[in-house]
Amino acid sequence: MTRVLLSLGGNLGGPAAVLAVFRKTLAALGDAVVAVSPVYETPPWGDPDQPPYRNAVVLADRPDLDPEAWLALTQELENTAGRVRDPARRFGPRVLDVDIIAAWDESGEAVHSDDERLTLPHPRAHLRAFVLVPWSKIEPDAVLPGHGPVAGLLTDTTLAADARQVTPTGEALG
Ligand code: PH2
Ligand code: MG
Ligand code: MG
Repeated sequence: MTRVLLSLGGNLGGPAAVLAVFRKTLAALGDAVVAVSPVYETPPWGDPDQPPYRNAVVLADRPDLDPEAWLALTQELENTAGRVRDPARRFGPRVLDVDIIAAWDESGEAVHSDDERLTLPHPRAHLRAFVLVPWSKIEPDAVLPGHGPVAGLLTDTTLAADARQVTPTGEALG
């Protein structure tokens, strides 16, 4: 297993703090980073009573990591950023969320997993403009396994409306 698409999200401590956390996370991923999207401000999805998010996606490659090891690494990145888990608010505010959206093996085949700890592809990725917009920016021909071309998904009426609220901030991560 080599390649993953990671979604970064965060909305606690203010935009500058979230940006700093994103930058530290990228630094920790080091040479694994293949491509980084622009940073976007996005309205909160799920619980409405929380601040807007910063979102970005990262394409990363680590031939030595299988999906379980990637999950451990992403959780370590969240913990290092000071993530406090609130089981009562599954879609509530957080300093950093690193989600594995999809994974591909050495031959480019998508990895499928029904494990409740790590479902691949991410079960809600096809509904989230804050993932699909940044992804299509770095990979215009991206295909979400099981759902088809990302550019096509973004033509759906609801997603297209959501995409209009995914606003580039101009902040650079790279
Ligand atoms: N993450 C959530 C819940 N809601 N909304 C936006 N805009 N961006 C996120 O990353 C996000 C969210 C929990 O994973
Ligand atoms: Mg998430
Ligand atoms: Mg998560």
